[in-house]
Amino acid sequence: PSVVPQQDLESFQEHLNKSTRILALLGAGLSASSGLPTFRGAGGLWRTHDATQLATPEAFSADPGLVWQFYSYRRHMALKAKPNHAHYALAELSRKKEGFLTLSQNVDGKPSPPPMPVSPADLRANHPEESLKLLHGSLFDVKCSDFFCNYLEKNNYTDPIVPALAIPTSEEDATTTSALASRELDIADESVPIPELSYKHLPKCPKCKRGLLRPGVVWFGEMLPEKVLDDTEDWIQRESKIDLIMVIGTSAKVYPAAGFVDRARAKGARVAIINMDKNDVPASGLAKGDWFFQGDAALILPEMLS
Ligand code: BJW
Repeated sequence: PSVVPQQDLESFQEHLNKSTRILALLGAGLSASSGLPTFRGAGGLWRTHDATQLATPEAFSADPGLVWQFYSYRRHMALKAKPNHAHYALAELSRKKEGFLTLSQNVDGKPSPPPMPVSPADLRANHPEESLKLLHGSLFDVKCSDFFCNYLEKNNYTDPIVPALAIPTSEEDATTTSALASRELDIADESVPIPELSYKHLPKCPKCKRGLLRPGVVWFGEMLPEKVLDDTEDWIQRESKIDLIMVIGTSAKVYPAAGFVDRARAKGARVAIINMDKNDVPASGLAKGDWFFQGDAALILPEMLS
């Protein structure tokens, strides 16, 4: 059964079919049904910490151990997570439409590269730079936190990245074999104790041998990757018109990412918002000719893009 109003679906699909220049702006809601938490609202707390407060250079300076525990946990969760139907539907669209550019704010390595991925590992490995822009970096890039060192390593999937960041387990009796089986503890839950980690436990830069490594993500107050911004800008400027922007599972509150909605609109794009929460529309609001599809992106997108 359809999860979106039939009339809206038809008018959206009619526009999609004739669109040649299409943007998608992705946010954490896209991966929510793969089990990865969002930043704001329910799920936005990690232990007692607001997730957005941990995503800052200041938090890393003050307590690199805690910030690494947060990111190591998220690396682990992202490696275990399976892409959902929305990821696959986006991958399929980017295979079909040459003029489709995906702007992802997500750092989980899950979004939509063509050709159609066959496994989560392929999905992560095949990021084609030309059709997918990772605005906020990736959990699987690591770089040196020393200002004077430029060390960057892409696609580091080592989990845990150092032994001290292993997810703690509880040992319990496996009833059938009576062997000890270990069960991972959920360290997002504040009642699960985690050790205090300091410099000596944390990953060091192999180049300068001094600086701590840090996740290759973009924290508040930091610039987005220059090449990603330049390429996106080139794509926007290349032609006078953009046909459509889909705003998927994002609260569209973080700039400059959220600003791409208005940039696209200024070039004639119609806006399609896919979100659980009907209040989470970009600051510019909904205009005539826009669509709002409310619900789980993993259910709605496959239907919209079918
Ligand atoms: C579902 C669903 C389901 C749930 N299906 N939907 C202009 C004005 C004001 C401030 C600024 C400005 N320009 C720059 C700033 C400062 C700042 C900023 O934007 N602040 C705002 C908060 C006001 N921006 C920056 O600092 C940026 N840098 C920058 O601009 O550099 C230049 C500069 C420097 C210094 C001064 C001035 C300029 C950098 C921003 C980096 C953001 N980084 C993070 C962390 C990345 C690493 C990590 O993952 O840990 O990026 S913060 C966090 O927010 C993360 C996300 O990518 C980003 C966006 O969040 P998202 O994806 O929208 O998640 P949620 O949780 O907010 O929303 C989820 C949505 O899904 C909700 O709507 C749900 O309803 C929905 N949902 N389940 C469909 N199943």
